[in-house]
Formats: sequence, C-alpha cells, structure tokens
Amino acid sequence: MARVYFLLGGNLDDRERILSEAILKMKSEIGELVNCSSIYETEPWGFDHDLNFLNQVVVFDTRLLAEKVLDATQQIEKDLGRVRKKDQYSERTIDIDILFYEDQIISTDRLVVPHPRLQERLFALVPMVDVAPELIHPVEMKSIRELLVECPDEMEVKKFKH
Ligand code: PH2
Ligand code: MG
Ligand code: MG
Repeated sequence: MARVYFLLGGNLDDRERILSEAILKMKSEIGELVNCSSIYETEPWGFDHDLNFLNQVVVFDTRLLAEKVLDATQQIEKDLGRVRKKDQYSERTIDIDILFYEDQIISTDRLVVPHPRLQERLFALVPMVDVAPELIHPVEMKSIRELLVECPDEMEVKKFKH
C-alpha cells in the first residue's frame, strides 16, 4: 500500500459539491480515504480571476503505482468537467494534484512528485498542516510545519468548512 496526499482545488460551478464528487470517485478508482483537511477558500494564485477557489487536502492509501494514480486523477478531472487551456493557469471545476506519494521522489515527463511548487503556496501548505504537520518533505528535508513558517506567500487562505 502507498499513502498519497492530494490537493483538490476548483473555482467554477458548485465548488463544494464538486470536491465531494471528486472524493467519491477517488474512493472507487484509487483506494481508501484515510483523512481530509478542512476546506479553505483561497484567492487565485498566479493568475487573476474573479472567483475564489476552494482547496482541500485528502489522503488515500492505494495499491496503484504513481503513474496509475495520475491516470485516474486525470480521468476524474475530465469526468467533472475540467477543460484545460494551454500552458497557463486558469479557472477550472477541479484540479487534483499529487503532493506526495509515500516519500518517493519522482520526475518524469508526466509527473513530478513531491509537487514542485507546494512550498511556495499557502493554499496547499495550510490544508497539509491539518493532516500531516510533521511529514518530512523528502527533497526539502523539512517538515510541512517548517515549510509553512518559511513560506513567503501572502495570498489569503480562509477556513470555509471544518
Ligand atoms: N491552482 C493552480 C494555480 N492557482 N490558486 C488557488 N487559490 N488554488 C489552486 O488550487 C490553484 C491556484 C494551479 O493548479
Ligand atoms: Mg494544480
Ligand atoms: Mg494539476
């Protein structure tokens, strides 16, 4: 079994319903849900848009290899109406990112794990602290809590639901 930490995020349509639909589909396609963070309302990071995001971290145990987890999350994003624009951040119904896959360091054309921008983003670090404050980032060799303290990001991250 592998423990996987995911960041869910979306800013279009019924954001809360889409988060729960994503989790339902992940339970059937990926494995056993182990833990969820609170849901946070967050300002769009890296691009301008009128609609704020909801972000949440969810933790699963899976028998799938990392590339197969990616296949599953990409299919779920499509099923939930994600339309990708080329090469830029944009509004979306749902984005499902792999933050950590066990303590593996993965770098392929399709997948980089741990997520390479996790430590720059409060919208990912704040919900990660809910579920795994002491987890050691295998590249940075610091805990999630330490990464949060050191994070220079100033975008707003507000608790939306416990
Ligand atoms: N995801 C991005 C870019 N910007 N901003 C917020 N608040 N939440 C996100 O999930 C997010 C983002 C790229 O995937
Ligand atoms: Mg993302
Ligand atoms: Mg993504």
